[in-house]
Amino acid sequence: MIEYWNPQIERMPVEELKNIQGGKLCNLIIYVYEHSPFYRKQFDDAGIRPEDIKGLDDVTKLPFTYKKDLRDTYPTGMFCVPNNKLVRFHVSSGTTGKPTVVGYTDNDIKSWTTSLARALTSIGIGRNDIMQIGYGYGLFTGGLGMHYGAEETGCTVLPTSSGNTDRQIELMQDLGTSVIGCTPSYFLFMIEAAKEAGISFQEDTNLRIGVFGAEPWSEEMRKRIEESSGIKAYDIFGTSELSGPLFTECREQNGIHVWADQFLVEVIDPETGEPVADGERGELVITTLVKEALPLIRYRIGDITVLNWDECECGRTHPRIMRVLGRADDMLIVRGINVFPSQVESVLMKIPEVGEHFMIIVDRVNELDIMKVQIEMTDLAFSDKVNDIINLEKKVAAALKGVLNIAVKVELVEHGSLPRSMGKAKKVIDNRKL
Ligand code: DLL
Repeated sequence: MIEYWNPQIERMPVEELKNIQGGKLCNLIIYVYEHSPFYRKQFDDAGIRPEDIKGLDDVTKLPFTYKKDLRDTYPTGMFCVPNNKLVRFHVSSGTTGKPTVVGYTDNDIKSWTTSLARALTSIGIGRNDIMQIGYGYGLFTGGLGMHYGAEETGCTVLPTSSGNTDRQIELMQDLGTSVIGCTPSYFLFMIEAAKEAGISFQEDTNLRIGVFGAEPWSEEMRKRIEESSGIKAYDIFGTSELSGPLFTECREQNGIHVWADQFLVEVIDPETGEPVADGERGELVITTLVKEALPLIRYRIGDITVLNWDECECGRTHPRIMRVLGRADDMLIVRGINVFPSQVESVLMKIPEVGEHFMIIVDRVNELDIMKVQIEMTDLAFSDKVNDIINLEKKVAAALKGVLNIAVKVELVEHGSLPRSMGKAKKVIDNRKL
């Protein structure tokens, strides 16, 4: 099995990597100043000339960019190349506002593909694998992005896209799928569907690896997935604005490697915009170092994570971002306390009687925020005795209170009654926003 896609780059000493980053940053600033009226104006307004950026340390002089900038310049106002240089568009769903459009040159597709080929190789995926891609194909970046990256490693791709779950499982068995890529929520759905059909992933399929992401999920959910399906579950991160799925954990399962020759990663205090110390939690900010069509400078993705520059056990020197909690705007503020749905998930998944599906509902009653969590019981814990139910609800409420520091009303609901998702799951209903 190949350990590294490009050992020279992946194991490059940090000093050298940082030198490369500095050089690429300077070139990038000249490039965007010349090619993007948006950035030229932004730099002019901030009183920055391209020659002011002389190396990596000058990055903090540069203004941030935001998703709002992409929306305000919809569809292609931030692009640095004319249409005849583009080979593809992807478009976000626009569920939380105007959609954002991302364009790619041929080189952009190549660097995206390389990023994923390195990542998938670091998990041990390659020529002998059959990878079933259950991320949506189309305007969403998940399907096509993974497709090109997986093909590059030499593995055989089964492009099922999302949905049609029974057929997914049938093909998995018939064609010998060894790797599945989809959202963790969709894989949970597949686990249930397989169980209902009397199929065991361990005994009836060749499945050994899952590459799960596109939404926050917890370490505890990883344990559940690995135990119930017998596979190794890896985390994959990316956003459409940066290209799509881009980075994964390596086999150490201890943080997601961000390729530093392609991306400059910072973690900042969301309030002050200042960098937090290495190892402290903050907001992820990324500068694309090699993108041509839509370079992004100090892009405030909004995801909350921790940056780690320690060399990984796998020998890769590129920095890692630790499990992403979610976007700052996914964060609920309940009676003044910050709550990420992924924190709720990690508490729930530690309680064996609680099933994998839950829904958080927040209301405001008499000026007071009320948070309710609906949960399903596992089959094992199933009971129709009122006392058992009340006791479990109390136990879960106490566990949530212990970690979140707020009173949560817990409601046990019938197995199968909460929505299942074939893509990104909706885990929160915030009635205060209606
Ligand atoms: O979800 C790209 C992708 C496709 C990533 C397939 C991984 C696999 P967007 O639709 O633009 O792009 O959503 C990006 O999803 O900013 C995070 O908030 C969240 N997200 C993605 N991966 C993870 C992850 C794709 N592993 C947004 N953990 C990001 C936590 C994640 N959140």
